[in-house]
Amino acid sequence: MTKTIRDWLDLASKDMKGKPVESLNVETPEGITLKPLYTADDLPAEAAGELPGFAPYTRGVRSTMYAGQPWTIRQYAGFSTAEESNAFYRKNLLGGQKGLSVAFDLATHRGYDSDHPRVAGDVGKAGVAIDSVEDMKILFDGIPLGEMSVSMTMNGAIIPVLAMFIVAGEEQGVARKDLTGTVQNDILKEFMVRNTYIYSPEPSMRIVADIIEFTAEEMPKFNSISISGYHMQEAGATLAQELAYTLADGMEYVRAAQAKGLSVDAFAGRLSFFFCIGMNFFMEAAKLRAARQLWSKIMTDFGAQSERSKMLRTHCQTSGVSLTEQDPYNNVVRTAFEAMAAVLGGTQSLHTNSFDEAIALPTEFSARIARNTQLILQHETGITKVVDPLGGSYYVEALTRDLADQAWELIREVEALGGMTKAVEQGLPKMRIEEAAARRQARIDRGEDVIVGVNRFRLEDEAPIDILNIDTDKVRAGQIARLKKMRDSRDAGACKAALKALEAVAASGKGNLLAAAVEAARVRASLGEISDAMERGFGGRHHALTKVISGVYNEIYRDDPEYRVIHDKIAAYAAEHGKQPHVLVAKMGQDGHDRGAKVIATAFADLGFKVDLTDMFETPQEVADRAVALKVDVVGVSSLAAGHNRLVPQLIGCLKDAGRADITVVVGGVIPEQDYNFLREAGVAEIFGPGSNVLDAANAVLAHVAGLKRN
Ligand code: SCD
Repeated sequence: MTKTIRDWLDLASKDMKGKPVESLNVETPEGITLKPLYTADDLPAEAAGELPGFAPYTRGVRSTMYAGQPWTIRQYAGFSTAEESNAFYRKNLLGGQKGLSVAFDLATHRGYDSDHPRVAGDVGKAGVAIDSVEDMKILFDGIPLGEMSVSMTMNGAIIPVLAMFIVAGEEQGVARKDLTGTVQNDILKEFMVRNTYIYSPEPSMRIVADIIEFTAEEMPKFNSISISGYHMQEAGATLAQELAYTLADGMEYVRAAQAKGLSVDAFAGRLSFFFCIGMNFFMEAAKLRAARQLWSKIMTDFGAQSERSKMLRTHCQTSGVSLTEQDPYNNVVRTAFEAMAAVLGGTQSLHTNSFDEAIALPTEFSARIARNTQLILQHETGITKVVDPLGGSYYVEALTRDLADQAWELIREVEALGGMTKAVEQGLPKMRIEEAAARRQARIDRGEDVIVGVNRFRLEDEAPIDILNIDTDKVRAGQIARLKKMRDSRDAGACKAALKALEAVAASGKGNLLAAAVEAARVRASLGEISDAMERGFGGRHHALTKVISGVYNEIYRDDPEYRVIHDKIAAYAAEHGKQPHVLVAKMGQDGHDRGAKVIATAFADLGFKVDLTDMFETPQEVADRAVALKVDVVGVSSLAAGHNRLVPQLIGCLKDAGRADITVVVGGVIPEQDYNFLREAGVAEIFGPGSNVLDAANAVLAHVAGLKRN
């Protein structure tokens, strides 16, 4: 006889020995209640009739999906110099990679040439240094730009970088119309989470619109933007937030392009997306399905006629924050599961992280395993043979609907504020994401979210793994020499005139910035010069306000005994000394990752420390000056982009010079164990690597302030 839900509930109640079956329900950070069982009753009515290749594209944008053509294996990489990166790309293409994806160094992201004094510690870090067309040509030497699709993750300095790419193509003999690829060009999320902006929101939005216009007219095969949720999830966003804010960003870009007089169908087919895929396996696959469904509806509302305009095509990357420094080979497993979720969700293109990325840049060995993870998925698992294998799953279809509903609510909230540019100006999404990040950290600290090898099943002893080190001084010297050679040999008058013309386009609001920058790049204006010309035209660089949000930790930990003990200890210290222990949380160099800094600032403030945050992108001298002026007890440096070995000793030197060697310096973030001794010898009191418990960190910092531990 057919069994009913009632029968199942009876059986489950018996198996639960009297505990209610509802006690197995789980409330997710997205605000979705997961039940232990899904049945045909949970299937949304519309799910039954959906087919891949047809709107709303829930089941995929192509009729045959991977059965017809597998996703693009597109590994994101860039190693200090153009020569080294080029060699790496060529090797990977021979090894089975299908598309290129360029990672630029931090100085390039922020529009500085390698010889700029502000970026002495950043050149060649986290990607390739590109100062001019000459570097760009070396980067793609022997790689035919008419055949190979190239993704470039660039936002702040997108105008000079894309201009140089176009000129490098020209000089390879490839016409603009034949260039294929994608630029990230998504500035709204930079203001929200990633921080590699250069100009303020208004001129930044004009840049985006000018690029959409230029590519729509001249580069029909090129994706003008990669609207990115990736960095939101990395910064702590829930999957519903990531989904909603990404689509809301997309809506804002559509409006910006429309405001230039473009019709939706002239450009929408070349908008692309980029999502993060973390460990929440089915929810991640459902997120991609929901994203396509919602975007199709959004674009229909915008009046799109062409089917292509309604397709959400996306790249995905496995999650960086899900990787752990502890027991790092576990990361191979994590990445494989995440990659599988991305593929089951129907991604067009995928990057799989290397297992050592929580600690340093990938080595050749770790990069090979990462790439092979995708090759194995494509060639050994049989996963490509059937379109949307999760289609019709009671659970996944219900999740797709629930996530779409949650995201729609958040999109409506942003729209009610007047769209994403306004919401960003008011700080709403950033605040929501920071709060979600603090909640997530608290769940990890309390062991509610289990991370194998970190807060459970931790190894007693761990041998450090081999990591890649970059000699930035050598990279910088090489870049400076090449810049000088170029400046000495170019037509100085032509270069000056082209930069003046670009400045005028920026200042007047008339003309296309990319078109003017192509002229400047061709006569060998450098990246920094092009960027500066626009800065003059726009009237300066953007400075973000930093703010500490409070209350999240207090609320979550209200009844936690360990939290109370530290909270009370800090209160006792404050009562005894007539002042709270005072910490300056600092970001130095061009490293834009501030999730760690924000989480620490929030938690420490809730615990009873007095907390100040520096601005982003400060120099060691600026941080030291601020620490001295504020009379802090501790400077806590948050570092995620490998600048610590240079910047932290400089900071300690500056504090000494100011006669404040007594100020304790602690460092947290992505610090390889190999660097611990060096930093300790330089005078660092405590080092908190990835996976550090916030309460333990607070205890250690308080001990230093109270003089119980010596610096
Ligand atoms: C594909 N095609 C098919 C098909 N599958 N045709 C028929 N049947 C099928 N089954 C066609 C497509 O239509 C397309 O042609 C062509 O084949 C290529 O396929 P695609 O699916 O468009 O794939 P791809 O060219 O790889 O493009 C994928 C995106 C693109 C659209 C998503 O924007 C992209 O490559 N994005 C990558 C972004 C990226 O790498 N970002 C890195 C970010 P047509 O085009 O003619 O239709 C890294 C980052 O930020 C890290 C973090 C940090 O730095 O902070």
